[in-house]
Amino acid sequence: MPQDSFYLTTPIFYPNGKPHIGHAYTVIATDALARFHRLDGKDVFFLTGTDEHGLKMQQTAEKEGVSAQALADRNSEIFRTMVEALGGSNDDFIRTTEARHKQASQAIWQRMADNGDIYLDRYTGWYSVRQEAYFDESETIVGEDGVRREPLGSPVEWNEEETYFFRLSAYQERLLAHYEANPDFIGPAERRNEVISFVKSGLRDLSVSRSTFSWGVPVPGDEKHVMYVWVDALTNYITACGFPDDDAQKWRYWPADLHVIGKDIVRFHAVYWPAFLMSAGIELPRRVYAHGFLFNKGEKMSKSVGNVVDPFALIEHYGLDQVRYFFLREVPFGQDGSYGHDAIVNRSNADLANDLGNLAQRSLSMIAKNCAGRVPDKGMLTDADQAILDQCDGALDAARKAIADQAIHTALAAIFGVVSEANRYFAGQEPWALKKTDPQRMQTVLYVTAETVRRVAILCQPFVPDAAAKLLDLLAVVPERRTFADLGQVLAPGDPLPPPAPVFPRYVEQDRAAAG
Ligand code: ME8
Repeated sequence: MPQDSFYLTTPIFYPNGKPHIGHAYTVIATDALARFHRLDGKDVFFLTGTDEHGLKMQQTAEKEGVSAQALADRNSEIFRTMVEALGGSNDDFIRTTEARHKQASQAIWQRMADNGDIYLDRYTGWYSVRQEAYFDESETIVGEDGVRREPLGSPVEWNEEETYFFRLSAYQERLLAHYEANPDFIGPAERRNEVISFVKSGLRDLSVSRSTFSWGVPVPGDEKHVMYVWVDALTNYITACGFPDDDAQKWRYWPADLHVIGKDIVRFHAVYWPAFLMSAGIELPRRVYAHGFLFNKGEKMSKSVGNVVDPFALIEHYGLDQVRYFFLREVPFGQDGSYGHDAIVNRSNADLANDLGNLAQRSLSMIAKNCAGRVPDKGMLTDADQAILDQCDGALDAARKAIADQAIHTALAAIFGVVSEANRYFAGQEPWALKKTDPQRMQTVLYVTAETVRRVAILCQPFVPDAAAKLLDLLAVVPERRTFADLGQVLAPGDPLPPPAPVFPRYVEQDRAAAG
């Protein structure tokens, strides 16, 4: 039977500046989802990349005195390195200046034009370079400083040009029918409601080309114009699947199962993108999920972290698994969240160093000392032993359900609920006392604890991949036996184990002083 495929994407980021923590957050979360589905047996395709065209790129390049291509090359590379530093398990990294993407963008444009949805007209309106979008006069306000701004606060300027339009107005009813028939198309519910009321309020045709600058994909048949950057940007999701070649090997991944985005770009993904696809006769993605925004709590971070918005510094200072865990566990996915030094340290020390780290360290060092460094004897399991093992299976079911809904924090809460329970089990069974009174029972308790750690480590891999791999190494679990299907495999008593080593270092404040 062919494996079920699962295609998921992040937005492609603007490389007009360096990546910041918001970009890193999207990558971490999408990566956790990708890893989860892979471990759950799916044929996953995970895409991320950079969105390199548009006026904003051209203006930044001019300011820096370099070509737009040089700016894109330099910063795209920094984004690629960031994804790697975050442990990104992406299968492709797309850049919109690649030849494959020009071809795909021109092909989708041609299909929309052939369908009668593109026409030439004049456009006058308020344009925000930062958002790369036009706004209605009624959506803008003139501030006390005399500057007119769009609702998110970026300045707008009056623009008049001849542009091609996309007949978005013709798709209003079809979009509404699609949202109605596919209640999971947009999540979370608040975002879905916003989109529906925006579309119900009436859609106007969309300006989809620019002739006042040239940094973009040329419009087929009229090279004075370049495509509006969002037309080309959204197309990246099909470029990566080989569009327009539907014999391409990767075309099997389309339609995407999930576009993960931030809440700032919902309209583009849930209104424009499906309308373009409908026009071009291409299947629609199954789901668009918008996460919330992150804010620095205003807390002073460690001196050595310096500029806390730099994801590289954050990883360097707190550790990759710690940073991943913090964002995934602390911020309910879909809602806004805040971060700060104390919150990161408290969360990772409590859950990773104390709960999971100590459980593994204490049980594995007892095994090293008292069981000759081999997996202990299983013996007869009591109800308490069986209960803790069963909880791991329960956690997988709960995590699966949560992940199907992108509730990453809920999946982690279920897994770490087992860790707390396992700590209570270990403390309650007192294997150190059993050593004298009932050494056979001690073996069983250590066996059950090690087996619980194995299961928890397997479940933790999507979220804290490096530490989970170290834990599985310590339990001598071979790499090909680490999927969710291997949860029921169980450790084999008598198998030799490597010497125990700490997996989650505790963050101590002196580190800061020493490093700062
Ligand atoms: O919008 N908190 O690119 P972009 C959380 N190129 N996430 C944040 C964030 C924050 N404070 N700031 C940014 C673009 N993000 C387009 C996308 S897709 C076809 C084209 C994340 O570089 C969030 O995912 O401005 C947001 O949607 C994205 O970065 C915007 O990145």
